[in-house]
Amino acid sequence: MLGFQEKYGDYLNKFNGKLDKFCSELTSKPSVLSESMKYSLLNGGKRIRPVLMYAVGDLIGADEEVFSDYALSLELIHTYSLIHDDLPEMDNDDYRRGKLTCHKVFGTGNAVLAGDGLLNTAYSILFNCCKRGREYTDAAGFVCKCAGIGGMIGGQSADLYCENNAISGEEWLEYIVLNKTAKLITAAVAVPPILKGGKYFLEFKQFGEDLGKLFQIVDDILDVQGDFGKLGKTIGKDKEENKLTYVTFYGIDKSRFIADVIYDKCIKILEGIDGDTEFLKQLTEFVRHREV
Ligand code: GRG
Repeated sequence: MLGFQEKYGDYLNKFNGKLDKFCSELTSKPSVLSESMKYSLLNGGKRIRPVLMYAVGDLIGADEEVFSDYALSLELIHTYSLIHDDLPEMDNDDYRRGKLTCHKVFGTGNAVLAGDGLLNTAYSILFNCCKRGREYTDAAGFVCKCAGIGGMIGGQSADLYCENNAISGEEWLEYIVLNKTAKLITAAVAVPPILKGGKYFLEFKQFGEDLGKLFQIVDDILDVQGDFGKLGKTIGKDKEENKLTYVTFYGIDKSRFIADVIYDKCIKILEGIDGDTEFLKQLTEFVRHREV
């Protein structure tokens, strides 16, 4: 049986092959548009959303040929969100994954367009998937919902709103984390169940929301205690920019405690699912203790 690193590497290689092919066929006039899109797509990253989708697809026996298109569209959407999140008018970051951010290399206007291009292309891929039939349309609709105003964009808007108006509170915090971060992770684990006619959909939807929450709490902790060399992005910005995060709201110790509670919840959900969930358990462990 493959160990965690090997299995992660296996899924990563499969997905990277798909992404490399996509990038090799991506052209534009002027070329700066596709170059800036590829710069951000190919500059590293954990690819945790595609890896999650491959792992769940594998577990429930979904067709890789099909779900890999959804994994690609999700990574395009994730990458656009990072480009826009790094812009001077948003989080104003110079580094992402240890490299200069898209707007630092190509300028703000080109970075906005690179993000727009990625989002638009992701939706074209999803649109094509819809031609296959009902489940495929449902899965595409689910991804759009998770990425949209009732999902990631809504969460980012709430994040900005709380920062600008110095608003705090548990309700807003939960709303931001669920939507900004957890919804896209939920899409990653819920698409294969939708494609398989709803098998384990509710279990994976709940798992995605909890794992996404765990992912963000750890991100908030790393913003205080992480290492630029490992994370590849500036540390300490949440406090500096008055962000509403788990750590700024609850403090570091309580945030760690909440992370452990949610970790246990994720493991319990996986224990209720038939089949070999060992890799997903190890991935949850990785998310809890990650340094990158
Ligand atoms: C439409 C103007 C406009 C902006 C949209 C929606 C949005 C910008 C930003 C929200 C995205 C965001 C930064 C969410 C936080 C989630 C998070 C912790 C992202 C980092 O994900 P990783 O660690 O990144 O998976 P890698 O580098 O591994 O891919």
